Amino acid sequence: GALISAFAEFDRRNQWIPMYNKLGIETSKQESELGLTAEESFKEINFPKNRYQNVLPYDQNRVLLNNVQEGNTNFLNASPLLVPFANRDYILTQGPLETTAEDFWQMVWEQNSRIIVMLNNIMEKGSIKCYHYFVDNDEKEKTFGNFSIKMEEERGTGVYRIRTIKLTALDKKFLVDDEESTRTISHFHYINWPDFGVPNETRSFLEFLEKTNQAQILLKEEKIESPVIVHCSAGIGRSGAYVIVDCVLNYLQKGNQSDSAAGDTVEVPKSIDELVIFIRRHRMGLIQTPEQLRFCWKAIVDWLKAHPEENGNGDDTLSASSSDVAVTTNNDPSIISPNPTTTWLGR
Ligand code: PTR
Ligand code: PTR
Repeated sequence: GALISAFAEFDRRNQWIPMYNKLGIETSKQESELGLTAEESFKEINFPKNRYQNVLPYDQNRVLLNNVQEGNTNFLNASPLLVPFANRDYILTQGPLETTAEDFWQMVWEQNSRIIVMLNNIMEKGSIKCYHYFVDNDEKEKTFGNFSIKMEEERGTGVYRIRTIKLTALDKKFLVDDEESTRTISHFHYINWPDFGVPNETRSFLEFLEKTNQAQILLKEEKIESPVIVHCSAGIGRSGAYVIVDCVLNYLQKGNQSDSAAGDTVEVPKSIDELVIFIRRHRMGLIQTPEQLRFCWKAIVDWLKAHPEENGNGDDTLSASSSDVAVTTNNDPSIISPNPTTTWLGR
């Protein structure tokens, strides 16, 4: 397959840093072309809600709280990310602060999310990277303002934990019609992503990703359409890497999943680069290091090697560094790809 040989070639020629830098240049160009701003973050009442002063949601693409409480605003550091060709709907967000944990759970409730993917640990490099907004085995219950959470079950391995959490809305104003006030949330926690860099092997990450994928398939079977919440500490480095690998693997298995019958066919990105640029229109800084970029590729390549039947069966059109950044927008007939299966990854 094209991807496997391209990966080996980038390694051999040591191309990851130049590739990553080139993406940075294209990202800044895109940011100014699209006029992306983060002014809402700088409002006095909102600024302290950001964990990092330099990682802010774009005004043009942020999740709003619906039931805004008195004295609060609709602001939280969270960005929606819809990826139609891979049939994925995410919200990327920062690791909650103590002061934003209630807002976080309110978002989970209001957006009808049932899956949370957490890629960081509470403590890293000797400092706190995220508030302990969830429950684990030795705790049973916690309340955050209008929401309470209760531990049902925890399972998993030494590398990841899967927690089943009951989320209850304590105020009826959050309930639609006569819906129940309690929902089941699956909390997928990858605990093996080291302080700096990337996991030293891809197998356990791929296994973790597969677990999150299975949970999404179950939800779809139950006809629950809801975004998957993905976060790390800033919600950009590791979260960006997760999204890239998840989208590509889902595409390799199922092909372009945008709905052509509904007229929403979207072009499939021609390269991983192009996908990185696309997701960076939705949230700044996704994928933080050349090493993380390589890790994405490595995970995809390792997956392909383990699934040779998915290993490309057409032309080798994958270009690693396409400089023409395609814009994949819904409902724009001019960009409908007549044959999406030949445009990417040799599929
Ligand atoms: N600016 C950051 C620092 O110097 O700490 C760099 C950084 C980038 C830190 C990514 C952490 C990052 O995430 P991860 O732990 O996933 O590599
Ligand atoms: N100001 C922080 C820094 O540059 O170190 C922001 C930051 C922190 C950025 C963590 C990325 C980080 O990694 P991740 O998104 O994987 O938590």
